[in-house]
Amino acid sequence: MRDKLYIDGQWRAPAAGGTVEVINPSTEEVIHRIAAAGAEDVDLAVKAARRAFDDGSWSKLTGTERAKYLRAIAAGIRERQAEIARLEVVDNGKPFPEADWDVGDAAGCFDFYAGLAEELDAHPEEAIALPDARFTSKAVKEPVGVAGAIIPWNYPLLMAAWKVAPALAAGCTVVLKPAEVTSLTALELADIADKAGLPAGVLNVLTGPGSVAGQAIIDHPDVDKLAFTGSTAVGSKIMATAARDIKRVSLELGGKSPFVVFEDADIGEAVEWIMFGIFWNQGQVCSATSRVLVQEGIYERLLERLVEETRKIRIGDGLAEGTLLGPLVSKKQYDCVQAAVQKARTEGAKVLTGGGRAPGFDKGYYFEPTVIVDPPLDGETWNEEIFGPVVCVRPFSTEEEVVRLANHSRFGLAAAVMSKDNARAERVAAAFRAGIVWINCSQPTFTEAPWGGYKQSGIGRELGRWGLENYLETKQITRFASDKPW
Ligand code: TXE
Repeated sequence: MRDKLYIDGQWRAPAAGGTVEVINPSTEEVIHRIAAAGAEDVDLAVKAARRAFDDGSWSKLTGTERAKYLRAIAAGIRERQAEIARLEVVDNGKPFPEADWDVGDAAGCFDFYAGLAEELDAHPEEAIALPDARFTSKAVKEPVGVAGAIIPWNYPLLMAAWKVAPALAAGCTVVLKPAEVTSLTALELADIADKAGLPAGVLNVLTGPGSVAGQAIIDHPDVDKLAFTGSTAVGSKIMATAARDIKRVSLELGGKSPFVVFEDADIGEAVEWIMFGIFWNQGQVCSATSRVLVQEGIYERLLERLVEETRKIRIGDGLAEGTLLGPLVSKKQYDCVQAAVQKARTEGAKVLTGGGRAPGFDKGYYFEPTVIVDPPLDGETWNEEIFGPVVCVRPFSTEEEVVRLANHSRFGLAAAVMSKDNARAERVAAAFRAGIVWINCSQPTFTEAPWGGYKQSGIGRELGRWGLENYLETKQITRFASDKPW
């Protein structure tokens, strides 16, 4: 199954027969080979999804009927939670407890959207008040059609769930392409959906390189909607391609999220949230707290504590007991992070701890947790996403200054503020130009709450009822209801 594509309810070899190596980032060993889908395979999958949508076998089911399948998928994930989490660890590198949490959350996402599918039945239409009594009007929601979902490697199964669950709940059919470096759990999802009895063609999973399989999905004229999480560069390309056919697009892209600490915050708590925000998942998190701004009065003390705690982090294989930081996902990502730290040095920033290969690891893409201070405000280090366990810290003096510094970014995904002064925290939260704002914490993510960015961090919102809207069209039906002539 792992070297096959899941198309139209069947496991098939790719038409051109290519494969991609799956490497365990902890050992650098090849552990599997996945299929490399080409344009021909994508075409088959899109045709299957089109048929399953157009014949109504999925799109015309009631929300309550679709919810049964979604709940069966959730149960299927939970039944194999530990096994799937282990697979995620050897594919992605993350520590097992994090993977286990992700997999449980993915199951929760299917359950949550099952509930929203049922709600679609409870509120099938909305009456519209018109100023002309001769007419009545209502708005109804309908599924968009065939959704192409392209996902990244940082939360492989969870990102699949964030797209597949709302799409299926809405009545769309799906062609899913996981990232080529972490495709294993998406294939398990296909297997679980198949065993849950999902009709053929409703979910198709194609593995392979983005430049071929991904590109063929975004190019395909029969795909109605594209949902993407990944780099801003590819997001921009997707939007440009989608413009040709006016495909619906939702994009969740990069970030360089500020974390603001005022003098009245508890230093110990602030350090814990900063570390959680930048070292969880090896810092490969779109909303990572990568730009930390600390008020002058506590700057030195906070830095000292941050460095001390950072040096205590236990690095190791994700399956080893007690590991808090695993390897980066791939050699490519390791080289990117190393190059970014090198750039920081040439820009004149100071590396207080970390900055290179984790000591004691000859194999694996292990990068030390790194604290950098005083990167120049206009440099790459302060402004571009590093996507690794690297935090940049700068001091600030006033509230007005820190709001300006925090918002000075082409990104606007997340932002956080810590202060015991509630009025000030609320003021700063309101002033942030970001789609996700945390007060006195960083990173907690709830399936119920909207997720997405301002500016170049993306378009649209995932999760919650906003996530369902991505996969729905709104139709007005207006009736001439008068016996008087028009
Ligand atoms: O991402 P890509 P990469 C950021 C992060 C990271 C950088 C590069 O800064 O360092 O992006 O990572 C598919 N048509 N994020 O190169 O290439 C690809 O196969 C269609 C932030 O791995 O954007 C994969 O499935 N699809 C981010 C997906 O796009 C294409 C998470 C993402 O890969 C394609 C990941 C094409 N032409 C990286 N080219 C976040 N927002 O969480 C690639 N893909």
